[in-house]
Amino acid sequence: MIFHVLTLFPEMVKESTSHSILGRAEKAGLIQINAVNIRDFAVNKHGQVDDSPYGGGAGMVMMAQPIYDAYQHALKQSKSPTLPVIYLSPQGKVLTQQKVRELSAEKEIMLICGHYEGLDERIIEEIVTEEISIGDYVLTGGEPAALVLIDAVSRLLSGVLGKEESHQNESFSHENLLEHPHYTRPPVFMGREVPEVLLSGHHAKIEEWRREQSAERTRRKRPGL
Ligand code: 4GM
Repeated sequence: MIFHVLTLFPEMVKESTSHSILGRAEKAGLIQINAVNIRDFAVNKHGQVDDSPYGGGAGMVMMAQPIYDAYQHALKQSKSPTLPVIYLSPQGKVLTQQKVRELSAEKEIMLICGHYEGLDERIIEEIVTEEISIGDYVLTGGEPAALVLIDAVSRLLSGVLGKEESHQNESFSHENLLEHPHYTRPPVFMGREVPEVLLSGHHAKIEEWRREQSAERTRRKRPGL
């Protein structure tokens, strides 16, 4: 899957996706991060990409033209002319695992990272197909939000997670239930024992205990799920 990311901080996007599971996925050719620097499409030799808001007020607004030119540049490198063009913003629909699953079926997606007060409204009208928020809080820039989306989508792609990191029976993948608790060695830590059933070797009982724990935790910690 190809992620085209329009950003003022391409190094931040490339660096953050170069480690651990995503780094391995990129090396294996399972994902590709095409970070396009919006500043390369600045309107003048000073590298200007933002300007003060019409109507007055504090802050700066990202200009439409550099973003449009960066978008056209990314499109030229794409085989999917109708790819989703996603603007990460606090005004978007909040990202869910269901939405992550839907996006993971795409061949390519484009992500636009805003800064300052956001984008000139006309570029949103012209090129954005959906606005997504990663949660009800405000960041200094859209890059961390884009990285969250890239991570959540990438880990669902075939071959990205190894056996060790498998997501067959994790939170949300199984009908909106939270994960059961996990334990590893030692059998006693600070006087706290591992639940006896997990040491019993009785696989059917262990499965039943885990199902009960999942249900109980979901009721107690996330009743809304
Ligand atoms: C738009 C307008 C996304 C975008 C002003 C981006 C939070 C989220 C930005 C802005 C963001 C989110 C960049 N903050 N909740 N900031 O997904 O500052």
